[in-house]
Amino acid sequence: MTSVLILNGPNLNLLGQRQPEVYGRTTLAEVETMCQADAARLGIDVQFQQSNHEGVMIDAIHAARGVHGGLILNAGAYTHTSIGLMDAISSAEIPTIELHLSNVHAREPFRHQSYIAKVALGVICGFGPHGYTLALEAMARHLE
Ligand code: CA2
Repeated sequence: MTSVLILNGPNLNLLGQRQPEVYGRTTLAEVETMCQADAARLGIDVQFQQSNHEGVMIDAIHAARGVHGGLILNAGAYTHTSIGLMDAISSAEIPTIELHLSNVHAREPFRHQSYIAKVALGVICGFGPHGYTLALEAMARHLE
């Protein structure tokens, strides 16, 4: 069965607990429950992870090679800074969708830059937690 890694970056463990006006009231645990339901509907396996550490995220991407068919990555603030994550995706040669809860293009200029987008299949942003469902549907279709 096709397996997809959903990897979440720094501070996303706080989802639903702080700044609800920006990121909403849904917790990351609730997002995972939603993703597992989506995965069952789409007939794929999903592994859901979160880390606040860039190196841990790089290790997770390396480990995904040959195990997961695709990567859905909300790299949080590392999106805008991390050449290391970009290189990890390139070296793992894993189809990747960049995902954000917020519409990063409607926010501060520093959020308009993405190192992940340069090596991603595509980018989904601005749809809140529903973006995870959209990304899973797009990845399942891509891997068909
Ligand atoms: O919109 C997104 O999904 C972001 O990846 C979220 C990142 C931000 O740095 C990116 O530019 C866009 C920030 C995640 C912080 O998450 C929090 C959640 C609740 C409370 C505080 C932070």
